[in-house]
Amino acid sequence: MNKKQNSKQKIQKLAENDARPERAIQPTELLNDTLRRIFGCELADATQKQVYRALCISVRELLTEKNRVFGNRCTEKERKEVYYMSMEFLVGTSLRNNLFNLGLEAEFRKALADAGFDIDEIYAIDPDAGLGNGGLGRLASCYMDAATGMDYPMTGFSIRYEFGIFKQKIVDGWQMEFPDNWLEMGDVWLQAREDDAVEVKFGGEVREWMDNDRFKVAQVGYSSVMAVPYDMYISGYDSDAANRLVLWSAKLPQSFDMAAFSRGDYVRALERNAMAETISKVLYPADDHIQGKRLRLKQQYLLVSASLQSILKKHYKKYRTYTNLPEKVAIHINDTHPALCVPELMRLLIDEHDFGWDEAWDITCRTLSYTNHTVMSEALERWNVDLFREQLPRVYSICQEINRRLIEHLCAVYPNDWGKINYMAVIANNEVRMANLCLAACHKVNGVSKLHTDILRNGIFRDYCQITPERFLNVTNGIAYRRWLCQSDPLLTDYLKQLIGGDFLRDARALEKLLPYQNDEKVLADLMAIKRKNKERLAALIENQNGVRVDPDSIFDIQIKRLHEYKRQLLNILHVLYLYRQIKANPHGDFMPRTFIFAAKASAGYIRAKQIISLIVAASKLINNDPDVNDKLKVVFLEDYKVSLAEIIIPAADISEQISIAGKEASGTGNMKLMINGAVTIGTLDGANVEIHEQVGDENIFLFGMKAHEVEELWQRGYHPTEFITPELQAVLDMLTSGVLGQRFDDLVDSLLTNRFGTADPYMTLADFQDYARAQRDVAAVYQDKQRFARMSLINIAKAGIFSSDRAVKEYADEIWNLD
Ligand code: RUG
Repeated sequence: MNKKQNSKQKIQKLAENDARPERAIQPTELLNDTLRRIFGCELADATQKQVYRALCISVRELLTEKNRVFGNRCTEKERKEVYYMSMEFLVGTSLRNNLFNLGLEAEFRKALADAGFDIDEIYAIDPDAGLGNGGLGRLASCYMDAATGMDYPMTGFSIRYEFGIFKQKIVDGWQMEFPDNWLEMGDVWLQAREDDAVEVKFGGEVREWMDNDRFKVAQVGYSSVMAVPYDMYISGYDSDAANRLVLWSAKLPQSFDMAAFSRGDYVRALERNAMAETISKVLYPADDHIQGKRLRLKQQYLLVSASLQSILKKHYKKYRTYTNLPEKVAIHINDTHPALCVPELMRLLIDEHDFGWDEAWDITCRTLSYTNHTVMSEALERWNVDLFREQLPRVYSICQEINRRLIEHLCAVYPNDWGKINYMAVIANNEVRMANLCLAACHKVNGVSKLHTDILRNGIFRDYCQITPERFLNVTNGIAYRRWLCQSDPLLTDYLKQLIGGDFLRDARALEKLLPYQNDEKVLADLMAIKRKNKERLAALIENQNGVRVDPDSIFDIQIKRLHEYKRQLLNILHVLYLYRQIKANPHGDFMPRTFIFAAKASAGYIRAKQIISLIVAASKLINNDPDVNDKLKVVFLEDYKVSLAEIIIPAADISEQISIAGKEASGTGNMKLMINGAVTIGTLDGANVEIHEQVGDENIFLFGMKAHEVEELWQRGYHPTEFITPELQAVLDMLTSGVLGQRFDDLVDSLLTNRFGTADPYMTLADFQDYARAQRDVAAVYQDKQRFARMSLINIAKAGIFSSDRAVKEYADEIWNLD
């Protein structure tokens, strides 16, 4: 038996005998085994990179085997499976998470240390798989982790972008984007399955004919692209299961090149190859915004068509029929990006598996469900009809038929109400509307926080909800707290384990055991000491990256999220300048020292967002170099915000900035990550902040600003931003246009006051400014009383358990997917 078989069989045997094979693993033996196989060396003479790869491969093989055993068990028991379709999975790093979930972290740390390697240095080699923009993609990854931890059979489907979310650098105060070649090291987590490649057809036209009295339809004259699946294995905490994230990569079919090659047209053949492969080249970096690009539509169809074909193939192999699909398979559409699932599932059932329309529609509707993540109209996807028909002619003809039948139905429900019918249509005004496609078909539709779901029910989806209210429900988002608390804040986690026991590692609600300690001075002091250590770690990173010294005893006030006007980073930085002016006017006054920390990427073409980043950077230069304010105020913009950076920033936060205009942030998940790490929220009643407030009560959150209905009322009355400008605020705006910041920000001020191109101050920054400043004064006052602040922090940790992704996934499993 060769060594490769030997090691594989060892893992396999363990997997079959014991649900948790990793418990019997000998780390040194396993690593040496893998090193010998892959690099022909052992730990004693391996380089750090070789050890990194060998460790990842060992973990991957362990998970592959777990996945096989788990998959077989699910097949034997005929368990219903869920497929989570998402254009984004913001995985972050994998190595530490997998070792932690497998319970192998300590053993490998020791084995590596014995061989002279520091596991933290090995972790630092592991790249962030940045296959997503922000909250939506990170949520998908949190749900994969949680589902696996709870032994649910769940497969994620997405795209193997060669370049993930761009790397951000600030050059002369302006955001620049650089490619993120994550596969250079990250490929170690992926396993290609070339043999399972699937053909996906673009372009051509629809041909219809009669075949023995049967009406047949097919797409002809199309171009083919092959979608090759790459598996990334997902571990779950202390679990028997391992699931798969399947990432599709686009390739030209082999046969295609041959004709050109034989004519000697080598260059053209390679060009075509490159064109096909462009489909999976790069992640679109726009968040909460659509771009309507042809390539993006092709990416979406590649994902949907390849995934559905592979789901149907697997299902048929198991059950020899498709009629029981809804009983055995749940397919979830994460935002409208994979909404093509609706017509594509219809196409496959009708064209390729001979179903009639009505039966195909019944199966499709009962199999698909959809989560909406935004109410922003610019993010609700719509495709130009010509572009859509040109690329996906058969799918378009199915959409037309869905629309025809829908309108027939709506005419009966809302007779002669053409405004409503037009609003609800799948195709109207020369556009295909993806949200309406989901609403027309999916058996369940959910929002991601209570407030957001209310807005869906009573606002943008009201007309659909009136007809079938039972289809609409809420599942408030959740986070994989074992990554966001246990792994990123080991100091706090170890302390909590000693104080309240380790139950919270299994069940986040057990964090409530902390509540009885809220008046215990020793515990409060310990918690603050841990926070201080985490702040020191972040301060060191800031000094290293930005060359700025910040004081760990100052309030660390943190806003980390995508840069978007509705999230109102502008409100935050205007207030920072307002404080700056106050300190300048009274340099010996009694100011609580504060450090404002920002990190955010702006979509590459979103100029206003980039201007806001420039303003933050300019303000930080002015303030950090002014000796008058230096021990009282600092501003930091950290470049290249990503999962692994968030893991260092979040444990160090005192204050969590969640200050979007009420009614616009669907949920937010950063708010939950910061809360569970003991940060206290300053926020509006928006998204899941409403539920954070419900958990902690008025005493343990700093609320400010208009509520969602007040925002609406002000729009109705007529909003005139200039009415909200006090002399102090005017002086701040003057700083932006005077050049004192090293450059002028006339555009930004114009966007707030007059906005020649649209509504002035569309996110009501000025209307909420005074109350925000008041809430910030409250923060400073409370922070003076260290114990009181520590108590607030403790209560936030204790009450954060409800925001675990375990809870959220269980709700999906019970109420949407009907998993056993
Ligand atoms: O903006 C939303 C967040 O509020 C939410 O927490 C997150 C996960 O549900 O999704 C974000 N989102 C929405 N990202 N993209 C979109 C629209 O495509």
